[in-house]
Amino acid sequence: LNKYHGIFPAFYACYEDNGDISPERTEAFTNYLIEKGVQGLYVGGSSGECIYQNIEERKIVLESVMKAAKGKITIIAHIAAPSTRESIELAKHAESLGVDAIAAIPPIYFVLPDHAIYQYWTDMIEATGLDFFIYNIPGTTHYNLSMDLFKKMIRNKKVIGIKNSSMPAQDIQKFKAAGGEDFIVFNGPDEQFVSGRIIGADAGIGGTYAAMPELFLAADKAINESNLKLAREIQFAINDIIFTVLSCTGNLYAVFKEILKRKGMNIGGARLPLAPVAPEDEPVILSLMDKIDTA
Ligand code: NAY
Repeated sequence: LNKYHGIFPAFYACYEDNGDISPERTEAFTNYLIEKGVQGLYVGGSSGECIYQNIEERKIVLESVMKAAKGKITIIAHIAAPSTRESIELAKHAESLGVDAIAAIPPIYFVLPDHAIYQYWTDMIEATGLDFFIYNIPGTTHYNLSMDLFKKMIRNKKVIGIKNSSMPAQDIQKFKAAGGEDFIVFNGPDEQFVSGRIIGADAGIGGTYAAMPELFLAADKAINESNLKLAREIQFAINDIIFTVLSCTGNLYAVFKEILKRKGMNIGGARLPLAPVAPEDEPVILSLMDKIDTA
């Protein structure tokens, strides 16, 4: 089995109570997830709130994760920053820490043409000797990876896989078919983890795994054992929780972090402009505590 299988929580940003990055909480949360049995971590992505952190803060996060995780589980560092220049700086820093691979979204804010995206990714790939994962997440970047650009990218042997967060599960089939058997595809949307795995995803990276790793590990196991009835039941339980969290006033990460805090794992809140937990979320949070523990 290669090192890119199983459950990779998209690692949450860990803050002090005053909102500063917390190296101690980052390390503690890494250890917590390792003890849960996850196969890897995806550090510094959307769930890591990379968009709201400066370059120095992002480096501290990765250093703290690596302190706890190096040599124990697989680490993929998301290193995309608004400019190519800062992305290269983060890529080199990630390499110096010994991560397994780097990953990047396409450029944000301006939706750039394919040739510019190709250059952006290629510049960061060429800056290190590390393997690279394309991160396709059209819901947030408003750019959906074209097959043309995908095929051009995978001519580079360092491009070993993709994390695909577009909603149609069939996109996973397309990337797997064009990439070949050894090309690694991570399922992105947690709501269709089981569908994604069945249609060809090798593994999953997700923003809700860190809050309920047991459920995703159990779903992954059920798929590996071809117990599709059980896998579907677990997916339904997961989706019930996700849909409930999405109905809150507080942002998804703020709500899951509040739940983690009440379970004894305090990693602070979410950074503004992500909405904090609101008083009206209280009954929902209480019901979720039960659901997550008994699901
Ligand atoms: C990352 O980079 O942190 C992720 O992999 C998170 C991907 C998530 N997408 C978004 C827009 O947050 O896991 C999903 C998402 O949280 C989940 O499907 C619930 O909607």
